[in-house]
Amino acid sequence: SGVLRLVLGDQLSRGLSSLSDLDPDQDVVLLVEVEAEATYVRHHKKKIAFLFSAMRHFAAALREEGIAVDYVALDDPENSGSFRGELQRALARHAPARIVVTEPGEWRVREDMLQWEETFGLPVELREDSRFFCRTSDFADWAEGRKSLRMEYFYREMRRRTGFLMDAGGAPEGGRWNFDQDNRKTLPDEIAPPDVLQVKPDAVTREVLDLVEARFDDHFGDLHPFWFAVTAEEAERVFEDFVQERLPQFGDYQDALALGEATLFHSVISLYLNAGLLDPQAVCARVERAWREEDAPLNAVEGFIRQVLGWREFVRGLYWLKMPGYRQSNFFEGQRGLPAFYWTGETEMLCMAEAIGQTKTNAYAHHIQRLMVTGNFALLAGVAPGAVNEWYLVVYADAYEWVELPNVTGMALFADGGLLASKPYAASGKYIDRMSNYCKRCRYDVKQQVGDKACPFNYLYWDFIARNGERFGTNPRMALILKSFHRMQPAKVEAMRRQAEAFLENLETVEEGQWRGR
Ligand code: FAD
Ligand code: DLZ
Ligand code: SF4
Repeated sequence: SGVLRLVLGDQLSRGLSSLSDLDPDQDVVLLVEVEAEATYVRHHKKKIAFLFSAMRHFAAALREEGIAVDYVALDDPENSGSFRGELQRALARHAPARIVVTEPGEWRVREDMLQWEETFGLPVELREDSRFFCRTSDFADWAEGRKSLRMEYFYREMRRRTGFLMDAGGAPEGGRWNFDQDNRKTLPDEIAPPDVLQVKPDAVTREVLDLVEARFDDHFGDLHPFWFAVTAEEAERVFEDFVQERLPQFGDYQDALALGEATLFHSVISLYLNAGLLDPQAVCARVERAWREEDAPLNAVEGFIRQVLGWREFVRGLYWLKMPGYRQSNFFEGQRGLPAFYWTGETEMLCMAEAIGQTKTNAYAHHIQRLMVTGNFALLAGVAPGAVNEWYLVVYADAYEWVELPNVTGMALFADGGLLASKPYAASGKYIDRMSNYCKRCRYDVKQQVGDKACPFNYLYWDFIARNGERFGTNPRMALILKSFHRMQPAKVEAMRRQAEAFLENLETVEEGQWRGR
């Protein structure tokens, strides 16, 4: 008659709200590996392996504390394949008085959970996820009555509320909230970013790798080499290595792109934060300490804290505020299928081949690749938001809908019409050329706007501006661009538009849904 406490695969934190009042003499913690979660979109192999191994390690750590853990492995012959089915079976095994669970990160799962009480005929307590700085209700209060929601103002509020990088007088350290203008350097040839610390798979992980190979071989992405951390201790080591080796230059090269460099000076910890192996509070505190101890400059430390305390919390707040309608947003009315090369990396556009190829290998790409390369291309090409979201949810080890959807629909595609971003992040090849060393090695010429050698980002960009000019309305940030568009020679515009049309017509695309279910 104890409590059955269900812990989901992205809730692997000892301090989780659903475990806070656990009674080791009576309660059972339930973790389940289920086919439905691995295939509602057919996730990258590395993501599934990471989560299953991390779940198994988390279960083992709880058991070591003397907690009763019921763990259902994917290859358990009785495994029903879904949360519902596994709860039903667990209720029969344990006959608990009630179920306690921390609220999930996806609307789809929450909707299901809200019906469990009725389905199972016993109390189901859904607890707030306390692993975030900002409660969803606090975000809703902050958003209430504002005409537009800007991350910058939310972030300042969060800085004040948490005290991160604030001086004794209540002003931001360094006298400014924002050091973004220092954070736009390109990577000089002579600087080689240090590698991310790699963790060697142990016996538990090796067993999971075999399982994933056997069961999800048809999923996107390379399973090997597998180097992710799978426990909180390992993730902390990986994070500490970032703080020491890469944080000092994190700011400078935050927006850079470089050939063969998949991780640059980024932390590569989003998958650990999102699954619960790292705690955002501890991560921000450690980074702030690096600045106070003069191990890292303010532009790096503020830039990092802005991502975790600002963007990460902001997109989550927006997700829960705007769902379920948010998923339907399609401001530019994109209808196209996703280009087939998103699944293969086979394209002559070098920037795209790099981003997609690295994604396939690592289940990771850094922010500027996601936003300004693959995201920008999808925006310019008018790909349907549903198809783009599906891809991002499948391919990244850190992807859960609460964080993936606002970043894709709001940030990359501007499909929400400007709820999240103040202007579309649309850019021609010029931007990619400025921030990278790709273009001089590319088959295309970034300086040309029409013709066989012209960089597709160029004519697609101007075609996008031509098609959507009036949709920008009075957006002051788009006015300048429209002005230079109207100054272009009509014949040139016409040629670019014709080439864009031909390019898009020839694009082999894949229908949405192919990577959903089995
Ligand atoms: P760093 O550059 O080292 O940043 C530190 C941390 O800040 C990250 O670990 C992450 O937790 C947080 N962060 C930074 N930017 C964002 C952001 N825009 N939104 C939320 N958190 C942020 N992030 C995900 O965690 N899951 C996703 O599915 C995801 N999809 C994205 C899709 C698109 C189109 C775009 C433009 C961004 C997406 N992001 C997503 C945000 C960001 O790109 C990743 O968090 C980041 O690249 C992860 O790498 P990192 O840990 O090395 O980050
Ligand atoms: C992503 C994922 C996968 C691949 N597998 C499981 C699983 O087998 N069991 C589980 O509890 N969770 C899994 N997850 C994470 C869930 O999809 C995630 O908890 C929900 O999407 C809510 O964020
Ligand atoms: Fe990408 Fe165009 Fe540069 Fe090639 S020339 S790498 S397609 S931006």
